[in-house]
Amino acid sequence: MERAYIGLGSNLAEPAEQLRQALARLQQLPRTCLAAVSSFYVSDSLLPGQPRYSNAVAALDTELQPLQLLDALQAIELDQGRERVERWGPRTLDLDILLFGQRLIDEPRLHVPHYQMHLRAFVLYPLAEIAADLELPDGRPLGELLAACPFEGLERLTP
Ligand code: A4P
Ligand code: MG
Repeated sequence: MERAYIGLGSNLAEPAEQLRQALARLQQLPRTCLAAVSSFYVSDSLLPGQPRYSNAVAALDTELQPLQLLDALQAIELDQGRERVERWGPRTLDLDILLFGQRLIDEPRLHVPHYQMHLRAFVLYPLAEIAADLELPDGRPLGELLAACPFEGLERLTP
């Protein structure tokens, strides 16, 4: 059993509802327990001209292997109407594996830790809500990354 952290994001078709639906699906994954969910946060897109995003982070305790988990997450994205029209385009649902235990994964389909997670307020602040004492595989404490990443621009929604 390993603890994985999943970043959820949506900026189309009622984003908060997309996140709720996705969480219901995560709860039903085989050999997996949805252990914790952060609040939802709203922020501007990193790319100009796109609708604002809703984001959250979930903790999963899973016996799935990383690529099995990726397959399951991509199936959920597709079921919720994700169309990969352009890279970084607006999306009904994006599910990213942020961390998988303390593993470093470098495969064509899967890079873990998720690139740039350490720079993104919409990842770090929700993650800190459910895993304040976390250390990244390179040994950096989450608190150190947070200290370098302003909360500015992020809006936490009360549950
Ligand atoms: N892939 C590799 N590593 C992973 C991983 N750790 N988790 C591969 C999930 N997938 C991973 O992903 C492309 C391929 O990455 C997958 O086929 C998988 O094999 P994608 O989801 O189809 O493409 P994408 O979402 O366009 O790219 P990516 O890299 O996920 O986008 P980003 O960097 O996450 O940017 N602003 C705010 N405020 N909030 C956001 O959530 N998100 C983006 C998307 C831009 N701006 C944002 C937000
Ligand atoms: Mg993605």
